[in-house]
Amino acid sequence: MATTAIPPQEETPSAPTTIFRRPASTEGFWGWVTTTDHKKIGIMYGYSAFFFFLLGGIEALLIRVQLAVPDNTFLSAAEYNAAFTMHATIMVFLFVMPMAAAFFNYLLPLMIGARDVAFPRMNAVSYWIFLFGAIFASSSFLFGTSGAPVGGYLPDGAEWASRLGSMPNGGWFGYAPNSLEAFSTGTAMDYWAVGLQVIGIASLISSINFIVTILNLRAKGMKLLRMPVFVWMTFVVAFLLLFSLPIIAVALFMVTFDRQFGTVFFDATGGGDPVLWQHLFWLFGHPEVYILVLPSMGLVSEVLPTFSRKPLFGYAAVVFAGAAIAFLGFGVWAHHMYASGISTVAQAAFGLATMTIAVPTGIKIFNWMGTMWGGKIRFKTPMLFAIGFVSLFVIGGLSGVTHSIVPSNWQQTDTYYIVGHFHYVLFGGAVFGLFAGLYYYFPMLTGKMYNERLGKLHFWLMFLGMNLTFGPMHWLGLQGMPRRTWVWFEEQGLAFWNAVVTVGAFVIAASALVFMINWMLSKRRGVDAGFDPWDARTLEWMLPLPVPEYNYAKLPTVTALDEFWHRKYTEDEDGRAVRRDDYDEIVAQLEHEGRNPEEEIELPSPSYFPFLVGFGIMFVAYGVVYLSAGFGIWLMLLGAVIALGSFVGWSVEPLEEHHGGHDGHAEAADHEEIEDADAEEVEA
Ligand code: HEM
Ligand SMILES: [Cu+2]
Repeated sequence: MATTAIPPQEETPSAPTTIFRRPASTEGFWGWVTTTDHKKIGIMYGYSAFFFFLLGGIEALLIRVQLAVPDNTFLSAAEYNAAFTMHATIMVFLFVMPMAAAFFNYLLPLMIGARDVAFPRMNAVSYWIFLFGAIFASSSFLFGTSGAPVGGYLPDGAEWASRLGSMPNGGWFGYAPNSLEAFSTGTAMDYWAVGLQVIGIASLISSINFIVTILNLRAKGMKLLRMPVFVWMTFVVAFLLLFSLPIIAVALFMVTFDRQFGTVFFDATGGGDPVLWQHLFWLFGHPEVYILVLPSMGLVSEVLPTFSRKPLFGYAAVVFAGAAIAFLGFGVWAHHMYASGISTVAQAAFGLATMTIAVPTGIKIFNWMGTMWGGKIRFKTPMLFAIGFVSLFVIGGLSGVTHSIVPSNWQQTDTYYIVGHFHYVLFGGAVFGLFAGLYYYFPMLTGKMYNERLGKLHFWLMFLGMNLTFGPMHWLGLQGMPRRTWVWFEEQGLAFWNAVVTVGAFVIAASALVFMINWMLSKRRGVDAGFDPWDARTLEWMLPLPVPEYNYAKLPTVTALDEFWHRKYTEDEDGRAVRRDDYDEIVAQLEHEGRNPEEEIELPSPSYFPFLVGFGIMFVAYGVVYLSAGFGIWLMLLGAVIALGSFVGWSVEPLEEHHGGHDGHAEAADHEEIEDADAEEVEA
């Protein structure tokens, strides 16, 4: 791997230092296109994901306008099906997952005391494959085609027309046989299947990268049980991705083969089994919900202790509860299929397994409450979102438990009760957790403080909006309102709560606007964040802000969990945490050292090849969609030449490495050093 040597800094004639020079190519637009810096890659994930949040949000508003009144024709049936399918696909795969990847990328090396991830170019390629995969999937809006569903219901005079192009319209879990050619003619569902396949490759590559980084690049003394909870959740999510993505990859290949080559994996008329798709999809799909929420649980576990001014209550229990949730999450998939005809015994077994997950989840909830209990709580915006996360996730979790009970599930399945439930855990949970992280790390990212008043306005509007939107959905569902149905009728008596839900959705939209204004204004004109603005606990806050390109001027040595806290605080005779006498010197020294590297620093060099690999793979994807049209094979070949050619270029890219040979930073501590750096254990 090509690296760039950054000579030590030259400061004043007295101190022997060197000048920090950046190679020209890391600047400007091409600097972003060629970057292999985990922080820049994280930032690109973040802005891309937020763009898709807005897109998914607009689709949700379209859905809610259509359902605001009875017999509405604001959207046609075709448009409605496309809107909820892409709303969900975008929110899950193009917003929440990449926003979590933004935090993984930006924070992981900083939290473990490293200069970058284990494979920086692989990290860049996973971003570009994600982005080109997202562009490909979204381009179905322009290039997709789809015919009227066979046997679908259309009121008199209504026609199967769509102003929303022909985006995928088979629902976010694309059940067969509806997703097959017989019922979904045209290319729309090919875009869905191939798009998810490409995005899955990106997630798989980065999960391997993060596992290797966490196991190999931790700073001296950073034992596994000294890692911040967010690093643990990154680790757990990486394994969830590693084990669940191959399942959906196989299923997506099978559905693509059924659509493109006429195989019959899921086609009962040819001896295939449509229920097999459900098993495969949910074997991935249920672990997927933890892939969506565990990163937010990690972020909340960083925010709560900082703003309660107490260590996380039951650190180890929180960590292992996360791992237990992930493990148990692989054994409950058929709770989505109680009504699909599986046996009663299977239903009971999966019901029981599902209830067990409430135990580790409960442990986390109680530990978060234990952290706040007796704490000196500062109600800053990150803390409000973290508390919002805990309370809303509990509500979502409780309605989730009601689903695991087979008889009540039979009533609730495919109604708005379910839609209400998963939005409490996904929006109230995952999204609130992500916003807690965005506000908490805003100073680290920008070196500025956000506007606290606007932050609080955002929180209260979003909290109100989300409860107005997703709370009443439970009642609408119990009143029998089916999900995925583009129109409801006056005589169903659902007017009041549907109106409330739609108003709520627009309140959420207003809150997102407040967030964007705050972000843009504060990034430009916010007050300087200074050093350690939150008086935080973990390693990454020891860095000067915004974080320098090289992260640590000198790689740290870790002696305890909450290393930074232990450097600033000690215990008085009553066991209370008190500032060390030389607190100011410690902090000033850390900031000075952080800005003035004294030794040569190796950083991964920029490269064009990751971008080109992603670009090539996009053409292969278009090729697959148009294989049966006859010209796809040429697009596939073109894409393969670009992607494989780039891999060859990548493998012969000039090596300037002086150290150790593996991709990037050989100066990470080896395992012995990581394990035995117990210089001094300070319990505060
Ligand atoms: C921004 C606020 C949001 C609003 C107003 C909203 C609204 C809705 C509505 C009304 C539906 C039901 C459509 C139907 O079945 O008739 C829906 C479906 C769905 N939403 Fe959202 N949603 C929002 C955010 C999110 C987020 C953040 C996620 C995920 C992280 C998400 C994931 C889903 C999923 C998975 C479905 C199921 C789609 C299907 O049945 O295929 N939503 N949403
Ligand atoms: Cu599930």
